[in-house]
Amino acid sequence: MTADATAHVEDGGSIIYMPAFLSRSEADRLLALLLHEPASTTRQSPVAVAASDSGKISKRTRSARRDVSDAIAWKQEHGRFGRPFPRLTALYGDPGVCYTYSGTKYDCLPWTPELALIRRRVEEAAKAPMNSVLLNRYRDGQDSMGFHADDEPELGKNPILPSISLGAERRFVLRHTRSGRRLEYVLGHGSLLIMAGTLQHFWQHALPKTKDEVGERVNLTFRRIHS
Ligand SMILES: O=C(O)CCC(=O)C(=O)O
Repeated sequence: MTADATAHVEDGGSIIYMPAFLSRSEADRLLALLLHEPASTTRQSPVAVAASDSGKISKRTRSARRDVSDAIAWKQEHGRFGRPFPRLTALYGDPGVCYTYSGTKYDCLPWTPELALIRRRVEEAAKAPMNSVLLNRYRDGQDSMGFHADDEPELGKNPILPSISLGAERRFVLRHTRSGRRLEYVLGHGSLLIMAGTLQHFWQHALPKTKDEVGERVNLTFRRIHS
C-alpha cells in the first residue's frame, strides 16, 4: 500500500498505514539521533559541567549534553530460554511504567527530548495517549521479530498500537490465527502504522528475516500500559 490507507479486517480489527507520516528530513534526523553512539570524550556529568562552566554554557558543552540525553540505551535482551533476541531493544516511558514481553521484564528509561516530541505527534495521529515506547533495532536482514500478538493484559483489551519505522524497508506480515489469511505491508522510512480495535485478538504480526542486503531499521512501537 502506498497512500494513507485504513484497512478494516474481519473480527473488528483495523490497520492504518501512513507512508509519509514524517518528512524525509525529519525521518533522517530522527534515525541519526537514535543510532548515534555518544563519543566517550564528549560525555560530561551535569555536575562537572556546572562546576567548570559556572553558569556559562559553551557550544561544546551544550552538544555534549545533547549527546548524552539523546543517546539510546540499546540492549541485547534474552528470551525465556536464554536465547538472545535477534535485534536490539530499548524501552522508554513515564515513571513507574514497565512492560513484560516474551518473558522479559523491560525497565523503562525516562523519555529523551526527541522521543518525547515524537510521542506527541503520534498521540495526535492515533488520538490516544501513550505512556511508553518500545524501540527495536534490526541491524541487518538477519534481525527479525517472530509472529506474536501484543495481547499482554497490561496493554488493555483492545490496544491502540502506533508504530513508526525508520531506515531500511522491511516486510511486516499479519496472519489471521484461525483462517491463516495474510496481509503484508512494506514499512518505509518515516511511515506510521497503527493497529487498533480487536486486531490483537485474532491476528499475529511478524517482521521476517530477509536474505536481501538491507541496512539498519529502527521501529518505535508506542503503547499505553495500564498498571
Ligand atoms: O518492527 C516492527 O515493525 C514490529 C515491532 C513489533 O511487532 C512489536 O514491537 O511488537
